[in-house]
Amino acid sequence: MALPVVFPEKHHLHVPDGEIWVGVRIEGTELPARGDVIADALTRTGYRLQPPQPIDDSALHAVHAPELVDFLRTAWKRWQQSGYPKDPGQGQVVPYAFPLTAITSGRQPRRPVSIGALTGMFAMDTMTLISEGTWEAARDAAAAALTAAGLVAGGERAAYAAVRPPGHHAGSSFYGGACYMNNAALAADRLRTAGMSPVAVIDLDAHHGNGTQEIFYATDGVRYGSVHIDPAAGYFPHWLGFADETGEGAGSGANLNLPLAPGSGDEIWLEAVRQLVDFSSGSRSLVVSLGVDAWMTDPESPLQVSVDGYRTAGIMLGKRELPTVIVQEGGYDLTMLGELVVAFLAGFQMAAS
Ligand code: SP5
Ligand code: ZN
Repeated sequence: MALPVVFPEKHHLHVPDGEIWVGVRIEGTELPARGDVIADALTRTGYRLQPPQPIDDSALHAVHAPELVDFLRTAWKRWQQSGYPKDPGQGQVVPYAFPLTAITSGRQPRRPVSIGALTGMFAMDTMTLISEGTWEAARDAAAAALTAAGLVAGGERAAYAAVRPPGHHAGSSFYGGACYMNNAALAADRLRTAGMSPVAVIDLDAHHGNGTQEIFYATDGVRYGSVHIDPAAGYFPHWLGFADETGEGAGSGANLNLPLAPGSGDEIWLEAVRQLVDFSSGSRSLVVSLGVDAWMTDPESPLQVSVDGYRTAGIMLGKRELPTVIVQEGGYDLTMLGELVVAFLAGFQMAAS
């Protein structure tokens, strides 16, 4: 099986100058080199990369509020026109105040005039900076995921969107966790509207995909299952990813979280993947949120999954023989990123062919 790979070259326009973590600027790990490393590894392995088909912003409204899309599209420019780049000397969009529901006694907060305050209405953290090219890159990543989903809706057995920035922390009306637009959710929605529901989104990223969960939490056409580092052990996204989040309303029972203790390795992780494969049974198509940050020495997660672990996960998901869109999420060890992705895809293709 020749696996189509969609690669958004504009990813390199997203160059956040570090991230603000606990109030301190640190280097950050969601770097442009990630995209290049993955593209190089794929090319060397013999995959052919194709560009995304352009999209209108309205395509993003399938899973995102127009207010969020408008904010992200205009935020950098509005920030430049504000005084912040000069005084206090911040050139990137970063929130400083957040309208917690408790502040307004649960009432909808009104829209502030200041772009600094407005940012707090959409950002879930301070780590996810918006620089000059962020929007163009995020939009191209979304377009790549939609293109891959379009290929699968059109009859391809599977397609891989080799994107950055990642997407699974971004929800219907918020961004964060290095994510802006939810690429995997857009792909799942595309499959659903193509008549391929129920769609199962299986999230292998080391972190819980709180955005994807939120988008489909009360929806019956898309179920969401994730294995990730236990938020109760102190990990991002901290407030979501617990086992008792099982969906609500029409989505009752259609959400499965499998949080793992720090240090969990292949045996425990693959048993969780097996449960996710079971959870996907009865669905007619699949979206894999392929984060490879569960890798042993990834700087963002204490899980201990090996290259073989990712290959085996690829085999397990490939065996489902469902139309499948694979979407890149995290993975931050630049020396291993390419190998991990290639191992998963090799396992997937071996089982699927
Ligand atoms: C898509 C994805 O994998 N997003 C990951 C976001 C998790 N970021 C948590 C960051 C916490 C601060 N990182 C400092 C690393 C010190 N080892
Ligand atoms: Zn992650």
